[in-house]
Amino acid sequence: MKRIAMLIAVAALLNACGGGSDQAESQATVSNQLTTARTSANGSLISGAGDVDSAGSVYAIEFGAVALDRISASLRGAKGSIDVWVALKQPPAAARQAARIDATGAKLARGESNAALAAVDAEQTSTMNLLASLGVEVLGRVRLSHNAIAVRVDAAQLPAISSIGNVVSVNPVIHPVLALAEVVPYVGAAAAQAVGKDGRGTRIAVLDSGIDYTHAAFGGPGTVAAYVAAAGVNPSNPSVPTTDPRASTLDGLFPTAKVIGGYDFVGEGWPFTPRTEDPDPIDRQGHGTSVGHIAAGFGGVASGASLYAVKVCSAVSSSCNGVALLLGVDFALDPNGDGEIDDAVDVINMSLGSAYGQIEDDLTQASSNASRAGVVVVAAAGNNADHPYIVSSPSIAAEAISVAQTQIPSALARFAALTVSPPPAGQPNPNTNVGIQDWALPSTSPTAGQLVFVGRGCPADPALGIPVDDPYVPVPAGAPIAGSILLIDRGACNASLKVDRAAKAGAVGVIIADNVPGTAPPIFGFGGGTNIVPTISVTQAYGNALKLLLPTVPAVKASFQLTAEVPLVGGIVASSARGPSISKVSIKPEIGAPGASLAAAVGTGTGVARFGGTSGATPVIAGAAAIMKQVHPTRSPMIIKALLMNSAETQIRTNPAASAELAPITRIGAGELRVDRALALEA
Ligand SMILES: [Ca+2]
Ligand SMILES: [Ca+2]
Ligand SMILES: [Ca+2]
Repeated sequence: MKRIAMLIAVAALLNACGGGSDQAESQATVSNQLTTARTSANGSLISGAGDVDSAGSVYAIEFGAVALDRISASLRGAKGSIDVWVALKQPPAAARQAARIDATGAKLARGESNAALAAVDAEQTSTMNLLASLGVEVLGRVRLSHNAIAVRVDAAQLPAISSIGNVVSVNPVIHPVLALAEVVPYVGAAAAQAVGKDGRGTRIAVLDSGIDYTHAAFGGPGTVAAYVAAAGVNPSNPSVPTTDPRASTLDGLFPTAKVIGGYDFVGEGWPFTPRTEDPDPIDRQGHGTSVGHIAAGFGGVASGASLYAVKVCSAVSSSCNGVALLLGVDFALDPNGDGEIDDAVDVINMSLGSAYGQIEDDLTQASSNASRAGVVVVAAAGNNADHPYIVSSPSIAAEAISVAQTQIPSALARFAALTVSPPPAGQPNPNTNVGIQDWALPSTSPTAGQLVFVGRGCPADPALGIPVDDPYVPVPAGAPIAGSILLIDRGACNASLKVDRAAKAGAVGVIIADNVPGTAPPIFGFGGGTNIVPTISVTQAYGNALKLLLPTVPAVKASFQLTAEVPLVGGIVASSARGPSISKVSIKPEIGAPGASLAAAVGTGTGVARFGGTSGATPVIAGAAAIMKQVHPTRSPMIIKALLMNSAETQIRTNPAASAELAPITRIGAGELRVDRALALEA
């Protein structure tokens, strides 16, 4: 199948460049010019600027034959300006160290990393000369964890790039997404911390949206004023890029005792403006602050560990920059920037990913190299749910730890039922297919009253184009609001604001009807409001049946209540992504952890907010890995991973509320993290 796809790719790309012969001719011309220029410069080929073959002789990097098999099949049919990683031959320092460890068990000696860096740098410089002749724009270079140049190029030039002699692969730059969800607090390492195993002496690089190092969770001043001093503006509207210079300057406030270093590889405006770099990784988006807190903030899993805030994800969206990410991996290998990787961090945390992850993508390759060179790489499986092969890269890197999300101990599956009298035609009564909003839980005793449909029910919000409160138009006409259960259509504003308004008007309960077809009633996040009454949601079809019934009966009665609460502890969270990896069909994820936390909220000083998903589970594992590295500092990442996996709790179920069926390995891997048991394995 892959071969066929590649042949299709060839056809598409040849079409894209408008025929082969002209292209070949222009390449030859460029190549001759470059060779001439080098030769005339110093009379011989430039030492170090070429590739070194197995015999040790230096040869020039030149255009050769078009090599379409170097181009990712995913670029087939690409047109116009695209961003790609051009990977080159020279092994980077991490790969050299990995090979050394495999062969002798030793790491690179001091100086060898810079020697590898020099070779990579020379190869990249030479290659960039050729790339410049094609008119491409260089977006960034990665030189320690991986050897590749990110360029912006017209797709028609891909064959020419593939013809550069030392190019190994041309892959798209992937901009993964952060995974955001809701859950509640959990810490899995209290027993270890109680005996001083809290990750102290270890360092975790959080590749994310930055860290609010002014937050009390990281030992900062813990005031909004301190945040503003560091970041320039409170993130009240984080979708608008800030232009305040304080977001890009250290202001004497960074690094801190807890967040001991970092860098901003993405800037404040991307993706609305080009990627920029600055020394201040202060968080504005919020994700990285929560992740860092769970991993190693005060109250976090490895509360004694230090953090690097490596900002690679947008300040204003949930996207992570694919160039910045690889630069971030390089930073984690060499935080002091001297070219030697003997100061590499202990653990890299990436609570991000791209669904259907491919081992061939450059971030995955860099993650493998970093791991084989000695850094524990922990990445999110993703929140794409129970679909085979959907597990994300870079977590699918063979050496990385891919993290699934399990339920927190207090998690409950809640069931409710709605009874309507007289019942709507053609619908079950009672109706148990109702959505339960955790911010407006029904009671175990009935919420009952006359059922009145009032329309969309939004409060005024000029920003949403709602200049005045949506008029309540009661059906049946003249029906009371106070004391009734209001049926309200979904749409246009936050559901919780509809409930707040209804509660203030005296309604005793709310039923929100979906406004799009579907079999599952909608679940809404809390979007504000102070007066909340018990609320459920129903499908559009059920809502329509109620709307047909209401005008025909003087006073329809409704009653709903909670009917059961079933503990979910020991279960996998439905949204946690399923493996195996699509490349090489290896079993992923490796391990699960509860993803729910109340974690530090950016810009609040001391505030916390709900945080979760596999984004929340990943730093739990990263913190556990830091604890393991504290106790076993010379153990390799593969051994650390094995210790965590071999001690995991295996009795994890797909849905404890439904059956005792164990979750498949492709969802939970070896099981759920038990740090104390992992420590006991080699105690
Ligand atoms: Ca600053
Ligand atoms: Ca910045
Ligand atoms: Ca270094």
